[in-house]
Amino acid sequence: MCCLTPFGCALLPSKAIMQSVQKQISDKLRERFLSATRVLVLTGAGVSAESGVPTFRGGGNSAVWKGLPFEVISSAQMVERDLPAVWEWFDYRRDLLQALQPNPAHTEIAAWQDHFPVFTLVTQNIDGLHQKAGSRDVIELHGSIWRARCVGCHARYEILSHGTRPDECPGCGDSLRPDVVLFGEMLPALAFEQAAAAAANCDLCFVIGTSGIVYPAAGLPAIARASGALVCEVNPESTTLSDQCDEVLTGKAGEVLPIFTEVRSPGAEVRSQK
Ligand code: BJW
Repeated sequence: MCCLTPFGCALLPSKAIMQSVQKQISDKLRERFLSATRVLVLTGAGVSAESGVPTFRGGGNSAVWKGLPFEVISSAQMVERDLPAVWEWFDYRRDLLQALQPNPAHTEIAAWQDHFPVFTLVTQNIDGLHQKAGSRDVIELHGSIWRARCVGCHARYEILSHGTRPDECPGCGDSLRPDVVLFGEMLPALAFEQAAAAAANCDLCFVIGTSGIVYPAAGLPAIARASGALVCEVNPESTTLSDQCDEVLTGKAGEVLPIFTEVRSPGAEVRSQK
């Protein structure tokens, strides 16, 4: 059995919700959004919640797989102790993911890439939905559920949506494991270096749909703020990062972010439900 947090669906926001979110956007944020040249976006599980991907820690609960808390099944120790169980957990989630689509939050973030002169998208998510929405050069801090990695020679292999997954490395014959960063493992050094450099060099930073509990990703907004960036959180709930943010937009990412369509191109129709 899998007990995960409930998830919503990728509906367009209602007019009433859009109006209430619009009121939250301060003049300062609007001006910075219009003048910013170097923008960093950090996303977490919440950005995919409206696509139907369960978060890890939503609603006071924590994800559990066959009685094991996800901190246990998604850990370096578990790969050593029971790699088939780890694969079972990731195969199950990949099966669910292949039918899911990006939501309006992913779509708006993808549009920002062509709007700002320098744009960096850093995600903790392993689901590939940013790329599916059209985002390019996404920095994946915690790896990807769509790749396997050899425990011996470290070669990486793409896992196709409907393809089969080999258990052994076609190159050296050693075991393959999911190419994701589990608890107690190091993040890919280059990915984190690039993310930290972008944080230290941005003038606007959005922190979207993350509880801000897991480090070192959760340290990026502080790096951005220390460098003079305006930091804006988008989350329906208050988080451990909220106090470090200059602006907090309270709401679901798929409802809040489409408001920025109108900010970046005045007169553009912001799609909403009647
Ligand atoms: C919405 C929404 C909607 C809902 N719209 N929002 C410093 C202090 C203490 C500990 C450490 C530290 N530095 C490092 C550590 C250890 C550890 C750590 O951080 N532990 C903490 C739990 C305390 N970090 C690590 O182990 C990292 N490695 C490391 O630091 O290496 C060096 C080292 C090595 C050895 C020892 C010590 C250091 C690796 C971390 C890897 C994390 N991996 C996971 C699992 C990936 C694989 C898998 O998927 O199974 O990554 S854990 C899990 O948490 C996953 C996520 O990427 C990550 C972050 O979660 P996220 O995205 O924030 O999701 P949630 O569920 O927590 O929050 C969702 C949010 O969305 C909520 O706020 C909702 O309100 C919101 N939301 N609907 C917008 N519609």
